[in-house]
Amino acid sequence: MLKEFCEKKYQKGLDNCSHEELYVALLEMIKQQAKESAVKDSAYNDKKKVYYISAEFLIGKLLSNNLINLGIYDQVRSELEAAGKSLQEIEELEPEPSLGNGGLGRLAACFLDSMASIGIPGDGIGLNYHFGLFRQVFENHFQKETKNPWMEEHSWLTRTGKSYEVQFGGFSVRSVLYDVDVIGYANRTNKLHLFDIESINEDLVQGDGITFDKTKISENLTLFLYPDDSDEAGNLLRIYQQYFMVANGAAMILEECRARGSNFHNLYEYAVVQINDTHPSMIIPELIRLLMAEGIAREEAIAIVSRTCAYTNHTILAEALEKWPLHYLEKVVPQLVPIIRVLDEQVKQRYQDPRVAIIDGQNRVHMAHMDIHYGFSVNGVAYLHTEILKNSELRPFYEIYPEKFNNKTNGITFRRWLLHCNRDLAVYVEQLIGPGFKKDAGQLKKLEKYLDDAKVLQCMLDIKNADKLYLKEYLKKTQNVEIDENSIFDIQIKRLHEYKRQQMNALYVIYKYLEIKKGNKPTTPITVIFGAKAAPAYTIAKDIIHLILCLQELTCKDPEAAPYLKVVMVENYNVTKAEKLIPACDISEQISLASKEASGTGNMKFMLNGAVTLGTMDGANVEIAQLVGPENIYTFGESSEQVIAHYAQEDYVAVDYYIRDADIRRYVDFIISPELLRIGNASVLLRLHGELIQKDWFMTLLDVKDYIRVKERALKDYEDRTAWARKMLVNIANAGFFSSDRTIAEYNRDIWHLDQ
Ligand code: 26V
Repeated sequence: MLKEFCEKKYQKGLDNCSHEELYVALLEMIKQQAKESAVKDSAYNDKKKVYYISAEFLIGKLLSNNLINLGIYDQVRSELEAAGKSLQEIEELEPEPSLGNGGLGRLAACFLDSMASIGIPGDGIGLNYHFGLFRQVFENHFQKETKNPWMEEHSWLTRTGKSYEVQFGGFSVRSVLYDVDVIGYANRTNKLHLFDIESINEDLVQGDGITFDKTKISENLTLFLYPDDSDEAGNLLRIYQQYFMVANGAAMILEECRARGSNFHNLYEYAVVQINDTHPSMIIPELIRLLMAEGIAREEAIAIVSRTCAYTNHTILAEALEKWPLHYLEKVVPQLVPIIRVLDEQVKQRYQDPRVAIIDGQNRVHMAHMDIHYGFSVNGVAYLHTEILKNSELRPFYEIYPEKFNNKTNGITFRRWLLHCNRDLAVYVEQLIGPGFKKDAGQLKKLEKYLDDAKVLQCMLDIKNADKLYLKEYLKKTQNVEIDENSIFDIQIKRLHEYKRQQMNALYVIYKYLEIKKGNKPTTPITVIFGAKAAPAYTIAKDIIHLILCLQELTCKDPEAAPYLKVVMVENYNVTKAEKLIPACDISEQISLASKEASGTGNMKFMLNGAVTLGTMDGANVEIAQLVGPENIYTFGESSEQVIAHYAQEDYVAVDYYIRDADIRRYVDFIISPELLRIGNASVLLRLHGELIQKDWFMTLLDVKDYIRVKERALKDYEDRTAWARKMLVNIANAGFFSSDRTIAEYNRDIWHLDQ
């Protein structure tokens, strides 16, 4: 089929086409097929539709996934092979869209895939950031941020011709809408709507960095995701971005619902708006404003919107819960302020508890509070997370609205995170249990009948070894680092944040290094791999990256340690890199301070690919532990209850651990040892050393010894290859629960209620 397409387009055979030509042809062919198959096979009537609105959509490269979902991957691959061309090489030409930052954005992308794949009419609404999140480069053992351009002449974006005027305080901007097809797996095609501005000026950005004039809103609005907010201009810019997203989204939603027959009094029968964290929260007052402009009375408008909007909470970190000063909103969106004030007054009249107010005593608007009062559903993203929301963080709200609270444990799309990223494993699983698991992930459970089958266990190990070899070659090619494919691959890849405790893993590396120097060499060498970007203004996070890069240099240059211990920090960690790293992993590091990681989704991807989790009882790790049983996961550290009690009683004092425990002192002091000071920057390492002893807000020293103990046990268990292969198989067999198809079906069952 590609052959005919190319013959028609280029008047030549596949073998005479360049990779670029083939890439462009594939883009066009897929877009055409998506159009043709647009609403086929949907199990739902298209009256009501989900609008998933989010500041991030971390969609990753789309070529292979779209081929898989259209069911033509194997055919296209063999056509290309027959012409001496490699699909993998063509895929390398595709830039990864830089439209997200971490778990929140990747979850949104998995959800879009699952909605289309199980037939739910559901579109994404977001922004088309030109330089996205920054691109990370390492220079002198530090992270440097550069811009991350990804849009090209030929891409998945289709200009729709749709456009709206968005009014801000004192000026307006005109939007342009681009759509990306969301092609479901043997099912319907939905859309991701990405709004941009017509008057964007990429030249505002100086050189290859990420600095630009933050005040020129009509030129800079969609340049970057999460522009630096360390000053007032940066904060205002974020609000301009958020309002631009919701104003366009709300206008489009109303237009579409009217076209489907809504008279707006019944909007909730035509639309459900899922608010992904608080970045899109202004859609509530914006929809109310638009309905009032249509002549609907204020009280009714508020009631309609409250039946249309639902909120998902993705974090319990207080600093990540947005609270905008009212005077910022007055400047950026004066038209919303009277509505927000009314909403706040109603709340204050009904509930005297100041903890549930929308506008607080310091005139800050709590976006999440608005969502909870004026949305009909509030959900957390893993069992433990939702329990913590109900019992501690959002307790006063839960007492008012117990019926609104519900849990939706996150999931991942198995199309990308198994069929695409680990083809060898997917093919083998299909040989064992048939193709049913591709549509119904629960069928993976059938793998358990092979738990005592030596041949199957050996095949599992062989596939893992092959994946480790691919990763070795990839790292050699992309970063010129050499790793040992026979070592244990221990991987921690996620945003850099103190609560995720990459610093604790770094302390393990120090422990291991010192052991090796003492002569205690591990039976099997270990490769500790990190991948993480730190927010540009987050000093300690950047200091931790510095420490890891120094440890990388220390371990690879020390001839005594290098054969046994290597540290690798992968540059510019993104979806594409995750797809190479995850299949190759032996030990999945999920070591957040209990109670702080809402769910995690990397943990699920690793499990599905046969890695064994080393983790705290936090987020979805709790559910993983329950599914696989204690022999097939390594857990350690204090429980969420204990941690929450430490915060309440303010009784965790890091320096006490440092003083009392000579081992801890040795590991922490190594950060400022002559060995590391020779490599790194003294003031940075000193600052990190001081931080760990004097603050350690996320309690690294509380858990570090238990972490080392349990990690050592895991490494020892790895030596029994058959027993380890069994653990791998149990993990894969029980990963079905974490399919985002299951999550989305639950959203629909409990929140969206789209009719079949
Ligand atoms: C908040 C902020 C606050 C201002 C600075 C920029 C910024 C960027 C993102 C966020 C939201 C963070 C929320 C988030 O990413 N949560 C993650 O959501 C995942 C999907 O539910 C979940 O698996 C992770 O545990 C959770 O950390």
